[in-house]
Amino acid sequence: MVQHIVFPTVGRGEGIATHFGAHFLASDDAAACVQDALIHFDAQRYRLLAWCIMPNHVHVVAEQIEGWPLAETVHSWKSYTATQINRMLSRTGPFWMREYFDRFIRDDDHLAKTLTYVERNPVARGYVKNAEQWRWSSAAWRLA
Ligand code: NI
Repeated sequence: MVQHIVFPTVGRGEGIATHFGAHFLASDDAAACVQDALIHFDAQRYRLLAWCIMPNHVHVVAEQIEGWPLAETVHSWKSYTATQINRMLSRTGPFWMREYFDRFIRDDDHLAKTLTYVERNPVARGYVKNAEQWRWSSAAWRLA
């Protein structure tokens, strides 16, 4: 079972309609904290297929490993990184939007499109020309 998960920062109210929140993850230290957390239990609790950390939201494509429900994994990513990054940024209060968004991957074609979509987020927003140039995604990681 593979899912595409998106979790946004707080800042503009709850719900997808209000879109995403504050650009806390524009800080390299904050983005690195999230990336380290995603990688930490890779191959133990889930298999990471792709990720991309944007300034105000995170995309993850992951396959669940039996016994480790992805909903719990997302909760632990959010809770750990919120504490760490709040400390880094000297702020308090909610960091991530309470809800997150997830979509099941139907088949290989859907998976291939989703991987490309996730890694091209920074290109689509005009931050970089090529996906590999974004430090905070699986595209850069593959070249490392
Ligand atoms: Ni996005």
